[in-house]
Amino acid sequence: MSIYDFNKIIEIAKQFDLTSIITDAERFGSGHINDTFKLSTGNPGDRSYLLQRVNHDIFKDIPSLMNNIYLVTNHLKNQFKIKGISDVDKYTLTIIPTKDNKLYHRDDEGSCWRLFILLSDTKSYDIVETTKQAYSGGQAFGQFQKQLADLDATQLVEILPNFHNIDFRIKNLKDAVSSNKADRIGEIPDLLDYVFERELKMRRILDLAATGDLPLRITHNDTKFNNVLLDQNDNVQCVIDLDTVMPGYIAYDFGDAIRTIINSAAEDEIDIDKIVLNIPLFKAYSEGYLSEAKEFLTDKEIESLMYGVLLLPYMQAVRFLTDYIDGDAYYKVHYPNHNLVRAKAQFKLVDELEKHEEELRNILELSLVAQ
Ligand code: GN1
Ligand code: MG
Repeated sequence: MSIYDFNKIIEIAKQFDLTSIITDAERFGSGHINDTFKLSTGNPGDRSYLLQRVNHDIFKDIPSLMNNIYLVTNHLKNQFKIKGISDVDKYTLTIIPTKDNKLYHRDDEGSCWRLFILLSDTKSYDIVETTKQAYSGGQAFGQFQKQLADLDATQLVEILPNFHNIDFRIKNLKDAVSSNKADRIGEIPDLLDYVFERELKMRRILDLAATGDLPLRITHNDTKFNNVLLDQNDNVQCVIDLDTVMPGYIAYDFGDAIRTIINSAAEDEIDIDKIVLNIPLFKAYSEGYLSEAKEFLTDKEIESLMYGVLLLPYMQAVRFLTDYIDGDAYYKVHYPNHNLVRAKAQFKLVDELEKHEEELRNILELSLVAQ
């Protein structure tokens, strides 16, 4: 269990308000930020749980983060109840509190741990395979935004300020280049040129926002496709990873989902020739998303969706590149130049998206009238 001792995990599990006895723990999932474990009792019929150590180098205000998740999941559960759905825990995350009724446990070393019910019989995909999966993913995030539309956004703390603000991300990149902490900038002048050539174009969402044309809504902000759980028939079941739910522009959620759906290869593919667009999946996600979101989106928001599609892979590349230059301080890496490989893969995706921009815009327009 790498840096974690199995007994420590079992001890932490005991801090939570569970009637069953946890005997098994294993590493789980592919997230880049938190550490996740699956806990079970060893009895096949029993429920399993997800234990997570929240990365407090990145998330500085864990009480507010957990309170956000509590507010959001409660709101979603109420929305499902209004629809007449009784087993609401199947469709949202459920926090298991600690024995002293807190939303998380702080251990002796200052790490914070939280526990969720693990949703059994669900599937998540790092790479989307079928249009059915893509359509369901679109429905899931469209429904998620719709259901949160009447939650008072002022109750939520902005957990990572400027998270999707491209000006902030470019400034971080420039700062990283100036500090050159890990002595790595010799290798990347072409990539920096690529970023700066596109800087103005990638500000289009900020420009629309500055004129007051884009409403701030409660958005997910980490809409990687593997943050949707589908059921065994690939229908929507649950949106997960709620750490970054906060006010944002809907184009960011749309663009980040497309970033992971339209790419025929992995986010960190080394052979960039394998990175091509899977356009039928784009169409399917757009149709699923708009089937839910059409009723609340403004015309300007619809215009902004395509800007998000280009921006999110670009911004992700800027973030990976910044972390590479900084010496891999933020994302977990599995080999020395992993962040550079990730950045190059995302830049290749931007190339492909730019080549097909008109085609994708037309598909979006047709998806809108198809609803
Ligand atoms: C991080 O940890 P994970 O995989 O849920 C990151 C996202 C990135 C993503 C790239 C808080 O998400 O913003 O899009 O990696 N989360 C944070 O794979 O920075
Ligand atoms: Mg995440």
